[in-house]
Amino acid sequence: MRKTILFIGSISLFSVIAFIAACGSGSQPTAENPVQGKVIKSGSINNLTVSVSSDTGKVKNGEQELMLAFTDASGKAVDVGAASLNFYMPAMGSMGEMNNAAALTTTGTPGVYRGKVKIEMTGGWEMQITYEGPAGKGKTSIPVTAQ
Ligand SMILES: [Cu+2]
Repeated sequence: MRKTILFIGSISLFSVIAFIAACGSGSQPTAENPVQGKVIKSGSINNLTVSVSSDTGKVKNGEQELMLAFTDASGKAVDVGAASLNFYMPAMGSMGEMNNAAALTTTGTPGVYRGKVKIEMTGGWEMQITYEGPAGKGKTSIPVTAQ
């Protein structure tokens, strides 16, 4: 009985350590330092800059975590309210268009989002980004190559 409890205890401790390691050494975005990891691509929407980043600085084929950050001219995070990130690939020959939407969750810093997405193939995609909220609304499309 006692052994079982200890065993479960060590598994959950391991899970916590693995989780912290997976999230970039436990670093968290702040309003002053909102862009995490390496920037994949950035673009401008109205008077804001939007940056998509990851640990590797690349979009790969398959499942991955990305970060999305909206910033002002001084590099500080801007609370944009609701945001979305969709990977779009136009139809190619007999293959229909593809849409791989990222599931975004908020972080402790308004204007910075954590995204999970499964990219279905390598090649050229458009990152379609939108926001709507306290900073108004806007959208843009940034080309990126999935490797
Ligand atoms: Cu395709």
